[in-house]
Amino acid sequence: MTADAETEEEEVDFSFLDTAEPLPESPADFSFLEERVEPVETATREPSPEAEAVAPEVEPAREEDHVGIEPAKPGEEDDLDEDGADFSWLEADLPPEEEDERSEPAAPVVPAAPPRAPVPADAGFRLREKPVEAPAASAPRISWAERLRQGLARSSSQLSGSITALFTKRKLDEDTLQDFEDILIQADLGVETAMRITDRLSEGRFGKEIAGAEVRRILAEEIEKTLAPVAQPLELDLEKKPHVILVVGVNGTGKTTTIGKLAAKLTRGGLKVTLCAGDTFRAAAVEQLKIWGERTGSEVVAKQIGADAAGLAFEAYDRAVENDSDVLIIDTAGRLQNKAELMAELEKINRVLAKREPDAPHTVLQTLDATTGQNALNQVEIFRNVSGVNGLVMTKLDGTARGGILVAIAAKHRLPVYFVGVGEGIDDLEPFKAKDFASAIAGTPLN
Ligand SMILES: Nc1nc2c(ncn2[C@@H]2O[C@H](COP(=O)(O)OP(=O)(O)O)[C@@H](O)[C@H]2O)c(=O)[nH]1
Ligand SMILES: [Mg+2]
Repeated sequence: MTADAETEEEEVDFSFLDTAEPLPESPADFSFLEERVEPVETATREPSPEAEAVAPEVEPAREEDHVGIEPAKPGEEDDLDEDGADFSWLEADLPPEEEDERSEPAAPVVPAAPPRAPVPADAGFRLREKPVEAPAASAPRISWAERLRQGLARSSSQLSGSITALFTKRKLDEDTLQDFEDILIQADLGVETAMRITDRLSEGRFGKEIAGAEVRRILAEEIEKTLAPVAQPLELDLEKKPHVILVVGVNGTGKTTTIGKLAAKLTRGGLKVTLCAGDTFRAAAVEQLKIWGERTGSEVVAKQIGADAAGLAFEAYDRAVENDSDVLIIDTAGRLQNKAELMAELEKINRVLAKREPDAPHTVLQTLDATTGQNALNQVEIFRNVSGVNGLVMTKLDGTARGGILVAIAAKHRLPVYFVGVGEGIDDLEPFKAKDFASAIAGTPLN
């Protein structure tokens, strides 16, 4: 957290919702936390082989994009919050920005149904009612473990360097263990895990020299122990059809992209998917989801900008029942400007869905950006309380990731981690594997 982090009335520090500032000590680029807009016109409506391979282009953030859809009209100043952001759209439907599609209510995009195929064993999700025999696994294009390793290279080489410096020609004593614990905490692994690792290290080795490679091996083992219980496949209960997945998370953490990749996985597994463009804050977000809908052969339920997200989720549920979808995935807004509005919106979506199906949303998936470090821990705390998050996806592990925080999150929250994002493309969503992740962080060889 930043040194001047404000403390809200709650114990939890919400300040990350109000700021897009990078952590002062972090070399990572945090600009993705700002609102991004992709030009609506560039959206290609025809699925093409190229479109399969790349994610929608996103323009750099612009300052004016932070403050809602349109400048406040005269007489509407009361709707501005203290930061000047216009939230009046939450109260009333704004006039459509553009005449074309946005003037139509809930216009679904209906592409051809994809062919049904069995769910592969390595898909990262499975059907509870009828587990399907796995076909021969298709050869992975690029090893995700390699991409993960590259992404985590900076953290892991820092950690490795510290371990070598600390343990070379030195007998294990209290000071060494204390220094090692500090190193592990700096690597975002969390105090609990750091203590467990140092305890394990000291067992039977006190007063002896210990090689760096041995330290790394123990580190990898202990990280794996923490992560193994949370590395679970996403279980879909098709008794409750459609299985509703609500996707939440801070803006820019990869919600929409993850929804697209997940829809691709599910449709390839033979499931019918409907998408709901619940981020009604920006035209670009709706367009982005529609493109993923076309790529994956999934119907997209969308409305005009500024429409009530909960109302839209309600309609999308009915539509998914009507079109006999197995899964409904609902996108949401994750903007940073006003936590109260955002949280109220998420709560309302849950409330409204429960009117149709008491257990909906069955899965509340939170996306976490692997480059944000400690902030991610706070984000889980908050979204878990508000929207009942019961599963995680960590994105951007292909970048300069600070993945250690996932260990702290696993130790504290014990929420399943279903997938990790290792790129922007349609195939860049991988089932989370504790062993690969642990060895990438600890810098031990893959076997
Ligand atoms: N490198 C990389 N980029 C990602 C990944 N997931 C999402 N992104 C990019 O992160 C940006 C924000 O993603 P988006 O899905 O729009 O986030 P949202 O605001 O939470 O919906 C986009 O430029 C995505 O292409 C990932 O796993 N790896
Ligand atoms: Mg989005």
